[in-house]
Amino acid sequence: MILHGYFRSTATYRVRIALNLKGLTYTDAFHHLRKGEQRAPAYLAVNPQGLVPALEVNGDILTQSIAICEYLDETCPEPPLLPADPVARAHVRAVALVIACDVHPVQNLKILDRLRGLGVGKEDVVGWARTVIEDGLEACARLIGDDGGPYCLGERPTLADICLVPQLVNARRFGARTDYGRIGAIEAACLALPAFAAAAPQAQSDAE
Ligand SMILES: N[C@@H](CCC(=O)N[C@@H](CS)C(=O)NCC(=O)O)C(=O)O
Repeated sequence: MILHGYFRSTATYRVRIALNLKGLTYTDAFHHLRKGEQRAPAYLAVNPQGLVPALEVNGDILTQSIAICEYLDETCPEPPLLPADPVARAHVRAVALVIACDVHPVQNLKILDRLRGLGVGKEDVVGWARTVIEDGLEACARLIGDDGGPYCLGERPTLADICLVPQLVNARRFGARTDYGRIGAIEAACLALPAFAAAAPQAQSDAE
């Protein structure tokens, strides 16, 4: 498998965690987002959206981190990233999608560049990202509640943790609060796992 990504990409970080949890090996193809390499014609042939991650697998190209994680879970079921119980599965997906649908898309590079292009000042752009992230983390903390953990929803890491931990990196980049509910303890529990630690941005070979 070839994972197209960038060390600082939180969506790629999600896929790295899923691959590591499953014990799957892959080769990295790095695309420097700040240099605009995601818009190079060669990469647009891989992912017409011009976004990372993309995963090349068995001659197919998969895009969208959540779709990729679910593909990995379906083709390599152990350890599961989603609980078997449908209600528990819906709760896990809800936390994951708060991050993946309601937070990350409105604070990613493309949107922040667009705001700058519209003349929004640097501090206001950062303030926008910070507010969006804090609102999302607070909502996640309430959804997660106090079920005993140590992970978001139970005793094993799920898609919820796979989305939450990378988002905390972005939170810190923008100076957002992260001290909501059990979020700090969940992050510590996840980062104690080699699968999460090895997927962290600073552990990647393109890290700056
Ligand atoms: N919903 C997509 C989001 C992908 C995404 O926004 N990736 C960012 C990096 S985290 C990106 O490639 N940004 C480049 C750009 O905005 O030009 C997913 O989950 O895969």
